[in-house]
Amino acid sequence: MMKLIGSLTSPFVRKVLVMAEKKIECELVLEDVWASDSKIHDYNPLGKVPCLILDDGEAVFDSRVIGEFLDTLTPVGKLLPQERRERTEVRCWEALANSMLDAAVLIRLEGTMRDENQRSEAWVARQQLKLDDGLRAMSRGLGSKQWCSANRFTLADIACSCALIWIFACPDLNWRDAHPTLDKFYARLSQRQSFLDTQPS
Ligand SMILES: N[C@@H](CCC(=O)N[C@@H](CS)C(=O)NCC(=O)O)C(=O)O
Repeated sequence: MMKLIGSLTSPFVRKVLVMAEKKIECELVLEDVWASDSKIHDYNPLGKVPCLILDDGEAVFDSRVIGEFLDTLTPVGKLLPQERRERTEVRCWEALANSMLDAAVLIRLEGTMRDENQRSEAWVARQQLKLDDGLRAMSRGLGSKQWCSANRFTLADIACSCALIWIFACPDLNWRDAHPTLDKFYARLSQRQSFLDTQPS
């Protein structure tokens, strides 16, 4: 059986776990990538999760490639449209969500992993701008629609809601109040069984 190396707190891993909606059998192997004895480098040279280990031992990363692989494995619950323009639109939403998460994670790590005298306000402000602009773009793109793209539930909705859940949970940051459209969107999506099943404890 395939194995997914990951952690329950990673929003990138959650994207893949929510794809359980496709009813694919895969064993979750928990790994703390921040631990000094982490084995993640044996599988992924980037030292990051998620990393999918195929039946023949091949390692697949990152979450975007894993998503593509899993979606083409079975036609059940297709998450990526076939048509080129629609598919590109979904992928673009996913790129937006992933990069906003990267910016949010960098802001968070600046506060938690670096000593006060090592922190750079200019660097944090640069990431903050990506996040603010990204949230505005997401909010505008979603408008009053039910789904991000293609008029149905796709990988775009999974990527955006996993990102928003993580970003809005960051303490001391008031992103949530400024974006009621996004707040409602992710609150609705987080009621889906696949999201309830993958809540970090
Ligand atoms: N672009 C990657 C991002 C994955 C990522 O940043 N994962 C974090 C956990 S949330 C990680 O493993 N970080 C460890 C590190 O940066 O050394 C993806 O989409 O899978």
